[in-house]
Amino acid sequence: MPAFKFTIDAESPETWARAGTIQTPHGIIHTPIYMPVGTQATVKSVSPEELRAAGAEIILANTYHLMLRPGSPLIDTLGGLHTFMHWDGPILTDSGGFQVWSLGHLRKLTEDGATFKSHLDGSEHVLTPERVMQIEAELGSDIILPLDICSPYPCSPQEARQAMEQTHRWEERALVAKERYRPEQTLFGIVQGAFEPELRAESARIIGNMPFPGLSIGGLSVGEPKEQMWEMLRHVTPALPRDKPRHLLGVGSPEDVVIGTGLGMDMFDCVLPTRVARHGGLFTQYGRVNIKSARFRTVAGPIEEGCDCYTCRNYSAAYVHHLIRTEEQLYYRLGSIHNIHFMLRLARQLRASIIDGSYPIFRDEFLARYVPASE
Ligand code: PRF
Ligand code: ZN
Repeated sequence: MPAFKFTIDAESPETWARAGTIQTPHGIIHTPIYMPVGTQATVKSVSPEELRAAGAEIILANTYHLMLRPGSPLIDTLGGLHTFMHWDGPILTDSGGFQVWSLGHLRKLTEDGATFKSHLDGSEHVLTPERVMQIEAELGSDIILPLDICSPYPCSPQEARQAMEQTHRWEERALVAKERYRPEQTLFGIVQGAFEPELRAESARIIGNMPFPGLSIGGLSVGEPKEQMWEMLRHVTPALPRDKPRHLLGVGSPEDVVIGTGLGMDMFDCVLPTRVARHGGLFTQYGRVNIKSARFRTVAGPIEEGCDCYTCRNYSAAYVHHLIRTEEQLYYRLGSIHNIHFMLRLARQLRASIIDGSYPIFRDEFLARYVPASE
């Protein structure tokens, strides 16, 4: 199998949606796809077998967390991330840059890289574009991301340009450094540009023309109104090459995935399905429900009628409600499985609708029915 190959299977003529296939050394991914997030080399409370059964085709892990604990040399020694965590499908690792900025541990930003203090023991670490390539080579993931800068929201146009240009220079260095490591790994480029339409288009053009086989769109979903995120994609997508997969970093909710697909995005990732599940939030076709609510106390049917996830096939909503009310461990697993299954079924429905030409109808019907959560 080639290290990486993206094929477009169908396009939605009225929108920018595409259905595609990505080949990686650990298997095939059908797009649009949702990637469950396993920050610490585990998708919280869900086993790899359960992930597979829920329809997962690729998962995301974080360089920042794994470099600090247990450390990438150890993971390398133990056979790489796939063996370490017993997931034999594709893995994408984020570069660590975003976690450094968002966790607020950034101490110093220079042309060379970023110096930060560990959230675990306060020890000082340096992330450079070269070092990130080495760490991700040790992790052995299939798709790797370069060090970037995610500008805060809001941010001045001058700051936005500076961060974007710095990111572009780091990405040039990442491409050079990657040559020293594993040819079977695929380095995606990252588009930045904050909330400046001209910068977004410029970044998309520059990064899209560099020899990255795929592209991640960063710097969005950082506290801006949703409409502003979609507005940025309207400037990014037309400036990107058609033949490279596009990953919308850290997004998102069911409605985000439905809308983002129409704006030309192929891959999505977010902690949302597992994070909201832990607090009782479970997805249904009509929006999120809270399984803690007293209205589920006596419900003999599943969380959602017609859901074919492991949880809904085997347990009543009343039982799942009982588990969360008693703070039982099994709740986290059952709730997370339902939400991950929901996102992956949604991705399959989107793909099918693009292939049969009904994506705009599917999108409009979904959005008319699904009430987004307020947070
Ligand atoms: N850069 C990287 N990872 C990210 C982001 C980014 O901008 C975001 C922003 N939504 C999430 N994860 N490297
Ligand atoms: Zn279910």
